[in-house]
Amino acid sequence: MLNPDRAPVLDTADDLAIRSITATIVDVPTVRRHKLSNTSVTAQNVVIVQVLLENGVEGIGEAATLGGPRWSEESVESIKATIDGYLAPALRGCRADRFEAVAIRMGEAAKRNNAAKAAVETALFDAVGKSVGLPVHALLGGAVRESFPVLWTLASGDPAQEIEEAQGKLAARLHRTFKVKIGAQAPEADLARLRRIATALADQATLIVDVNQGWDETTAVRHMPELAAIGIKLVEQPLPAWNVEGLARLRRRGDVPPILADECVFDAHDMLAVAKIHAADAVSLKLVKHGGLLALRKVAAVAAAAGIANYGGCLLESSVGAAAHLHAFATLPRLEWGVEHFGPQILVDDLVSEPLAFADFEVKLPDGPGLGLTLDHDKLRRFARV
Ligand code: MUC
Ligand code: MG
Repeated sequence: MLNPDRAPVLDTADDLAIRSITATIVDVPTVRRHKLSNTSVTAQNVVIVQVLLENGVEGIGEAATLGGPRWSEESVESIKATIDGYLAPALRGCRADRFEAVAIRMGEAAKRNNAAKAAVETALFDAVGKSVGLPVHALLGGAVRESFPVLWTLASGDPAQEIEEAQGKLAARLHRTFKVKIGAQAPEADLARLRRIATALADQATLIVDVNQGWDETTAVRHMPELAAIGIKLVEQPLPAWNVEGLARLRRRGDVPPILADECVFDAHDMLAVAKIHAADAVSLKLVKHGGLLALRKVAAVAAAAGIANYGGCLLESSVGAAAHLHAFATLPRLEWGVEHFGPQILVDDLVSEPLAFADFEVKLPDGPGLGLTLDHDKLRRFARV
């Protein structure tokens, strides 16, 4: 029976001991409506976590949601309640640099609640990195890349607007891969929309789609070959999260595009189950699903061991959450599909003094200790929910 040694974790005299953890609900409007198969948002709701160590250093982390408890079971309200009521009391006085021990302790304090745990763990990595003068990626094994190809998501549902938006991103050399959100309307209407977008962007862009669990297996069997014919390079989560065997059956047909697993892979056990029956070609890695930077790397390792490609997923985080992902993604030996951290660009404003840098179709890993970012406390106050 595993009996984690708690003694080293409880060392309140240490400089790196956790003095306080606070969670603030923040609502930042988006530049346009973002419509998925099962939800639609005009403002991003996230929780910003601030950890204060005994040495006076502050670390920050972020937990994103999408349209309340609809993309997954967590909402900003539940995330804040879990942190305030369970995670913060369990961790007060613990050493922030015992990351695995902290993860065990959070697991004992709360089942799942992975977005809440990830935001707390991120803030600890940031605080420890700032304390010792090292970037978060160095604490995770060290970066093998410092810049990432980054896609943009088209999700207004209006193809004319989507074509114009994509052309603007291409002209500005910001994005040349586009993920189109489908599944909110009938498949025939989505296919017509995709044909328009593919024709308008022919030879200039790569297109993938995300169905966000919107189709049943019969619908997917009927329409996925048409997605291949349009030139769609990857189809994300076409079936409900529970139907992993259905994904494997789709893959075996051979007439469908590669499949990207998203909502069906939260932890490393889910990843193993997908790998065992060859149910996906790639997996979307996200802190809100895996519960932290360490856990994200474990899911990525299980995928890589099965020959399943890594894809740098997001949930429309601001620069805080996006940077946390980039530090973890930077350490992965392979990141075949790049990243989708366009979140900072779809928000009307960011929460840090120097937002992430986007140029030449890539986003840069921020430099400096911790996450390499400074929280803008005025902006946090401005967007904080009262
Ligand atoms: C998802 O399901 O992938 C990521 C990008 C986007 O537009 O929505 C999210 C969630
Ligand atoms: Mg998805």
